[in-house]
Amino acid sequence: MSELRVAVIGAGLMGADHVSRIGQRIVGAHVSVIVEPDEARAKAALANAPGAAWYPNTDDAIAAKAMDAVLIATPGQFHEPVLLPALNAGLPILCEKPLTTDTESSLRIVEAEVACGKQLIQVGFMRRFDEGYMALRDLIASGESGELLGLHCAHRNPTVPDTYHNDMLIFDSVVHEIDAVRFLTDSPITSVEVKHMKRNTLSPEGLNEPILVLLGTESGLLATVEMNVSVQFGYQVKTEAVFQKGIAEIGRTSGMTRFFDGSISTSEHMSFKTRFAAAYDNQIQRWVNAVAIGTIDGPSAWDGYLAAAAVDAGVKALNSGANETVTYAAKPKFYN
Ligand code: ISE
Repeated sequence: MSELRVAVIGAGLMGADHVSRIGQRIVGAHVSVIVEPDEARAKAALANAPGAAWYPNTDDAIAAKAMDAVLIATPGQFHEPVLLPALNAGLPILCEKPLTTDTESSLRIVEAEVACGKQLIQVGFMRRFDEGYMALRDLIASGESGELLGLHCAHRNPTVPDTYHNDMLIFDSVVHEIDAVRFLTDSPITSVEVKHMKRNTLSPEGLNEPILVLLGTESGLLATVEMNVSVQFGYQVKTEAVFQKGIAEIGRTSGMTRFFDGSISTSEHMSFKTRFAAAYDNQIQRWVNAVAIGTIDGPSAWDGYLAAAAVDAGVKALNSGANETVTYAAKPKFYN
């Protein structure tokens, strides 16, 4: 069977990482097109995608029909203008998280996909492909430790780029926990509240963080999320699950521990690119395999919409200080 020709849209940090991943580790696919308006970025990515064509915009790339599938890696606010033409062209899509940055546009995408009559979109919530998250989900479902009572999540970035603004704490960062909590518990998020910790004076101007986000689920449990994007020392994503009969923890660094010169130290990741490298590989390989048989294998556009609805409540909560209720549209039968 011939290899899947993938168009990678956006060759920034994540797009460039996916281009090398597909070139080096993914079986059954190659990058045939890179869409990137910035020539220097495009050239850097093309160096890892022999034979790929460069287009500065998506419409021309789609018109050239030089791809069988699309991987969208532009920032979230630019997803909709790529998703709609790709859907119209009937192309399978892996869309980096978030599906879009607000509920209305996510619903428009869901409606467009339903109109296509085929599930073409998989959303890049890569934590669902991380070994720790998968093991914790299995443990929760097994009931071995008794009922799950709550989750404590820590999501820490050393720093963030200049383009990062305050609402992104929720729609770009906490959106991972919003999806992961539903993935782990199989229960929708029904409320979001945000408390502010003491502001880190090392946070960029305009960011008021770290924050503590409280996610309530329909099943009645509470997840706390420390969202911290200026922690300086490293990239850390951990979850502790509190059960009736014990505790489970995932995400502790697996780096070497060194006992030296009167101190003990273990190295930590500095970026999501290494922390979740295996999860990204797993996610993209499973997507490529699924596309080959005309399906998806991971979170759907509907999952993307559910996350967007909770994000909307989260952004409101961030700015109001109140406990905000999440409301959802009725699920189209198409996604059952
Ligand atoms: C970034 O976009 C990601 O998706 C990372 O996983 C997350 O840690 C970071 O906060 C986001 O800005």
